[in-house]
Amino acid sequence: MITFYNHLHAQHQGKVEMFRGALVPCFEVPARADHVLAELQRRSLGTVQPPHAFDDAVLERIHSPRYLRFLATAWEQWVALDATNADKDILPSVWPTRTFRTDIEPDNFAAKMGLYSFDAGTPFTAGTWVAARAGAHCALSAAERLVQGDRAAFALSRPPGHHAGADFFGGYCFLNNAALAAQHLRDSGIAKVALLDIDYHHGNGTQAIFYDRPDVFFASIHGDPRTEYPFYLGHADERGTGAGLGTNLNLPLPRGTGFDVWSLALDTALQAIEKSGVDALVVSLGMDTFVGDPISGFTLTSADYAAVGQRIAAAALPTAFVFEGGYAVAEVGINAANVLEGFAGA
Ligand code: OKP
Ligand code: ZN
Repeated sequence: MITFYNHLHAQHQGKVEMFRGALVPCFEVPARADHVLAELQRRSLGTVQPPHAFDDAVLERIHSPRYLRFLATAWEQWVALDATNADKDILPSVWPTRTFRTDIEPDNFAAKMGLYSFDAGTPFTAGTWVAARAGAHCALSAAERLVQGDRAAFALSRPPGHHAGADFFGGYCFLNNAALAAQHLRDSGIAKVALLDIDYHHGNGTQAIFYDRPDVFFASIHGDPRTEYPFYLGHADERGTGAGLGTNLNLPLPRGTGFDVWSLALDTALQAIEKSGVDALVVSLGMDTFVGDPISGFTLTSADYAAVGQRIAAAALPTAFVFEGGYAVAEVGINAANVLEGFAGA
């Protein structure tokens, strides 16, 4: 299986995120992707390439033009406020919640940050746009390989993507890589695509992007949003809307869930995907379901991940894996490689 590695990922390197009233070191660090790359190379698991270049217009298939314009210019706007800002990450601090208007983009920079975000845990840095754009190109490159007939491909990138919506960032995510991959498959003539999100956190951005669409089936297994981030989406009764009714499947599970119960949910999701009549699969591959993850609550073990890969392979669909979360840095490479090796060996 070919891996498209975001060679620019380390340009996004947040210093701190807001947590319980304090700024704490970021969990989403460059070493995460480095460990996955090292493990793929140690096992000689397929070839590794940088992403292909894509026209920026392809990002507008998922994201709004004004949001993309903001991301592309946010850092220069930030430094223009005060040259000493160059030494600090940008974090939002004000948001338009219910009753506020979001149709008018304010001139004030802090107000724009809030308009286009939903949490204070997602620092925007000097290299965020460059890294996120190259990451999107990794996902698009992986999708392109499926169009060309490959059985599978892996987009190894950070920052992750599944919390990013059409016009907002948050949850460490800026561009929705998995959604871009799914859309690219659709735009290349594949009639129906499934997205399987197995990150610990609900993929609220991906769900929202495709919620009213019958051509992209979204299934997600995640921590129950009543207690787990991102809290405000991901309940079992969210089944899609309009023409997309019935094409959204949420399988929330309580904190503490182990592989015995989690794998039953995986089987449920895969059965629904098989029944939905899709021709390709995009997997949001979050490794934060691992027992040792510092910010998550499931208890999967490293050995379980090979079985995860095997079960996904049994769906017998061209499959693009897109790297998402996973914050047990020392183990994230082994765990991700176990999924891919399980898939390839099935
Ligand atoms: C991104 B992905 C930790 C609080 C949680 C947000 C978690 C984003 C996870 N201090 N902050 O889904 O892995
Ligand atoms: Zn996650």
